[in-house]
Amino acid sequence: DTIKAQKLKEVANLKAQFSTTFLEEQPLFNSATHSLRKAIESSVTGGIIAEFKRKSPAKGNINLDANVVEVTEGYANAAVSGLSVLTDVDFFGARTNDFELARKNNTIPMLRKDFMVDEYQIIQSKAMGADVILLIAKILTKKQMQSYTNLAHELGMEVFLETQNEVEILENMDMNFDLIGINNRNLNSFEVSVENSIKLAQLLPKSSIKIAESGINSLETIQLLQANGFNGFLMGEYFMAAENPSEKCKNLIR
Ligand code: IGP
Repeated sequence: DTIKAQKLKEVANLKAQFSTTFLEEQPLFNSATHSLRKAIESSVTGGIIAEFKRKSPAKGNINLDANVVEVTEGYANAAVSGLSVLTDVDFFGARTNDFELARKNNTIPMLRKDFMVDEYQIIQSKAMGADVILLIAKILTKKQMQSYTNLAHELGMEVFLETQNEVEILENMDMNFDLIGINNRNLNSFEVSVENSIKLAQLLPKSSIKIAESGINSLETIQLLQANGFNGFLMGEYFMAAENPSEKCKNLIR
């Protein structure tokens, strides 16, 4: 909840500086979006979403000085299905133009990875050129998630709903999300359990696009998750902790 409080403050500051009209005037605001759902459905290389992340509360510094253009272009060349780029400065060490730089240099679907707590951030995401926004069930009310989802869809973006337990899944089954993620990492204890995600995946509708998130560090794990119904794999640290993240990504995929 410290993150949520911090985010609300951050959004208040942004709102005071930049009006939504200003956001709507940004060149990327009217750009066409790329469907992450479709990219994963049609992937022949395993549905990997590769993340650009400099640091995290769970791991501390991962790769503080990584070059966002080099890494994201390398991921795209490795034929990942999409990119996830952190935009949170305080907890994940994003630089303010990481997302925009990645966007300007890539045409594959891009997920804006941040903590959405206000509609303003949805509009801002579109202005940044995002294709997909993340909604974390743990920190939002159902009413918030519904209105953010409608707004994202109106703006042509997809919604990635992140869950991590049975209650969050069952309570949000009727939401109009495009992709549903199950976080292997418990956000309170930081513990990672793939077995837990496999159990939870059985609760999801067959037709949903299911993404396993966090702590994935081998082809064997991906194959195990695939065999249990997961369509996509959101991976950050495994790549970013390497000296050459995109090389690590290429080696996994080929
Ligand atoms: C990636 P990892 O363990 O491969 O670096 O995890 C991603 O799942 C993780 O960064 C994440 C995240 C989040 C970050 C999952 N949910 C919500 C910020 C906010």
